[in-house]
Amino acid sequence: MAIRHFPDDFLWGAATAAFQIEGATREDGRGESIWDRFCATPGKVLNGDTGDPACDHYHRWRDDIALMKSLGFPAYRFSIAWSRIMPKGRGAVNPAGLDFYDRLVDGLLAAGIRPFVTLYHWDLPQALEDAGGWPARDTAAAFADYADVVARRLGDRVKHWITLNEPWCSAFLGYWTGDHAPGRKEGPALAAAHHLLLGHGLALAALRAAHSDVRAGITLNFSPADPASDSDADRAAAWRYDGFFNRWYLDPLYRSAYPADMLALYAQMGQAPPVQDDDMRIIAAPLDFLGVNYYSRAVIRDDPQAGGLRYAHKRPEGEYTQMDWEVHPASLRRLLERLHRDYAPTTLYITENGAAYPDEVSSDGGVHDPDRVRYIARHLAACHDAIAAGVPLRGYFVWSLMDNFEWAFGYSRRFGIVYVDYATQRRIPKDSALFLRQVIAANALTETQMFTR
Ligand code: IFM
Repeated sequence: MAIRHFPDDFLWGAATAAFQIEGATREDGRGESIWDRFCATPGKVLNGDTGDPACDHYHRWRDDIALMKSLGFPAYRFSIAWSRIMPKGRGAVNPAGLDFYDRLVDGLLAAGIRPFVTLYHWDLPQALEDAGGWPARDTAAAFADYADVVARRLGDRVKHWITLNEPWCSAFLGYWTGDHAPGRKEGPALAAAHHLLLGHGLALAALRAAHSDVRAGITLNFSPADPASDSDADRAAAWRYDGFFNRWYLDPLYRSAYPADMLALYAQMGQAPPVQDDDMRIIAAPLDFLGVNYYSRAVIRDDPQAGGLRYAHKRPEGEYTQMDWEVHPASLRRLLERLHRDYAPTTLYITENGAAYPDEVSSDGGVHDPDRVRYIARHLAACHDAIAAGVPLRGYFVWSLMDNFEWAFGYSRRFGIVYVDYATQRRIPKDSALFLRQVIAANALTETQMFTR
């Protein structure tokens, strides 16, 4: 039986985000965020679901730490709700908000779990959106001020920081498609993307100024693009999509410039990022690590009828999750090798990987999720292959520790390795959690685990 051993210092973790798990949206001085407002707007979120009660983690965090400890996780990635710290996004600091995360960090460290803190996982304080949101340059400066406050309070104990989670989503789902908060359609998404990146660079400097020994990075979501055919037109379309989704963030961060082909295309559409002197230098400050969120690939064909970047998605035959995302672990391996080859990050972490399936509690009281076990096992095998090929991948965080609020899908999509009964808040580790506990304990994956259904 083939056994895939991971490197001795490989870090295993589970990931969550504040708005998706905390609940308690009006407690202890927390301000309104764009997701509170979005959820309260009829028709935006499935079934009218909101950030309450979510997993009630704000009150149950001690139990959740115990849960992670029982599963053997040595690391936990969570995000901080900006509007708990600064209810209006800037200015007055809410001590109760800082205290909450302070206790959480102490609890994690006492349990032997290393905290990885994300500063921004999509929940912009509504007051900042009212003042222009991410399309406004000032939001980047406000983000750096918030980073400074949090780093000065937690940076003596938190050594791993992620500035932004998935800026592509914040910019394009928030300000172009309108599928996410704040729900602006066909708004200034390129300006939002630029100010998110600028905010990242400024926050990185603030984190390092507060504590010189921190390790700071950013998490991007990647969608590797395969052409639908060998035709030149489809190949060019896949490259445009790659520019739109992947290179638009990677190139500024690692090459200090937006990709020239994309700048030219956007210029034809009358659009350009609002770059000012020195921005690109700030954005390209060296990163201690790159966080990789990977769920699926895209298969792209040329579509001259489509507006904008003239591409369309093709839905290949294959296996799909409940999100209708294709299961394609080979693309994760190729993505990691490509990042290593083209951008050479010193360290990579998978900061999210996982799958939604319609889980149910079975009559024996367990939650049997063989598809998720297989999904995770096959993606871990892809990580292992990438490491063997020389990629400096140092850890894997599963998305997500527990079922939670899946944005516009509300509570209808379960990504957890732990099942949450929202009516009682009972947590039930699914088979995938028990499987990961074994993998973590052995620091290895076996063929049997990969193909168990
Ligand atoms: O739930 C989200 C998470 O907040 C960001 N990355 C993708 C996940 C699944 O959609």
